[in-house]
Amino acid sequence: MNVCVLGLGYIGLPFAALLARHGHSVRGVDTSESVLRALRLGNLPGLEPSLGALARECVSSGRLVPSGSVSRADVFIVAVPTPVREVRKADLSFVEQAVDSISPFLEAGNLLVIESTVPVGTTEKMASRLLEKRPDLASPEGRPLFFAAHCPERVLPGKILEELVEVDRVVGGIDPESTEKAASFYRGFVRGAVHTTDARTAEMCKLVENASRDASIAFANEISMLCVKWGIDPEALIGLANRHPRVRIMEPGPGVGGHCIPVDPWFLVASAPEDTALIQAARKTNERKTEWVLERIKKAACRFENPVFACLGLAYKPNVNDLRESPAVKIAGKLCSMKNGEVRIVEPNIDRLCPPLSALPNCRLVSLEEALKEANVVALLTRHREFEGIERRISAETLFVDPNGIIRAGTRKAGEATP
Ligand code: SAJ
Repeated sequence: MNVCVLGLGYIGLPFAALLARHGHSVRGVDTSESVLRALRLGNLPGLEPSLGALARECVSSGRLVPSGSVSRADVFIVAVPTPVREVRKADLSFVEQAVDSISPFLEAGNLLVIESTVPVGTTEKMASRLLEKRPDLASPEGRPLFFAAHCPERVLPGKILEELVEVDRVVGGIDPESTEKAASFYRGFVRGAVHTTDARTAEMCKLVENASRDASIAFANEISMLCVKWGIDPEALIGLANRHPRVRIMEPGPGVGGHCIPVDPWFLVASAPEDTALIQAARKTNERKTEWVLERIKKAACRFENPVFACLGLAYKPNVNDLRESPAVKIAGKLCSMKNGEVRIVEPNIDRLCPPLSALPNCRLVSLEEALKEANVVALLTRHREFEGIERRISAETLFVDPNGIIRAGTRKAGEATP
């Protein structure tokens, strides 16, 4: 089949490569010339394991053609970003632009799938938008002669290629025929089950999955702040509570980052602000946790006149290089804006700082050894594998703050070998 994938980002590129691997003839469309150039040249550093190699292979074999413009296809997949703007409403302009660019090429019997995370009702709206531009594609009863469905991506950054194939999918069309058409397309390469529903349910399902995770993490974060008040170790406490057969508390940390979980709940809130008190409270609790951990790091630094902070980890979660919406970036930025103080960053997954941190005179990316040697306060912000057992490497004159804001003194005496 001829497939056109619009948006070659975190989801679109692996998806396009996967479709090409499954024998489809894929046109990968992106508006960024640098993305297209990198793909054409096979210059794809920093991608997920094996994705770079697969994308290179698909492009060189001609099964994946990077392009700045849409052309005719049997299936159009929209995988463009849907960011949340200041007013905490979804910005659908990229989806609208993508749909508009498809409109001149759309033919009766084609399938449009929106993979981008969108507010409930968007797939129906996009189908109507296409019909307005292409009234020739309406049946005499005004129904579209093309198929349109939502199939939200569900992959975990760090395991994208694997999860695109293995994880169950939810497919919902604007009518039963669209659902069936889209489901049979996905069944061609998904090993997990493909569950069918309508477009609105599929849209809401994705938002609810991420809002549910946000609320669960918020509970863990609230508990962790309470624990500090009573001198209780939150991780030990949660470990014990989770020994109950029907309790599963998540892991607290310095807040929730990434481009999905802190964003998607707002799509639900925007649609019904008065009926989403719990979802809003969860968002605020997770945002508050970042501020709270920052306050704890500053508290640890009180005794030093010009403290040197070591921030271990900038990524939004362990063992990835993704800094989007990362609580660690927010904390490091705020430490840099203190009147006194120097900030050393250790992030094994990047080789240079990017703005705003790169523009700050008191902020430097250094090795772990250098950071541990110079710091008065070491804050573990992301539990990368490189930082395992870090507590035992902190010298006795240095304070250590864990991802929950627990402050401890270092234990290693001067001259003692590091384990
Ligand atoms: N986090 C905690 N405590 C935990 C688990 C996570 O504080 O117990 C934090 C992480 O450190 C991170 C944030 O939450 O800052 C999000 O990490 P994550 O691993 O939970 O999720 P993402 O954003 O990498 O991917 C999520 C996934 N959604 C769900 O698991 C419901 C993924 O399946 C989605 O495809 C993705 O969002 C998306 O694109 O929506």
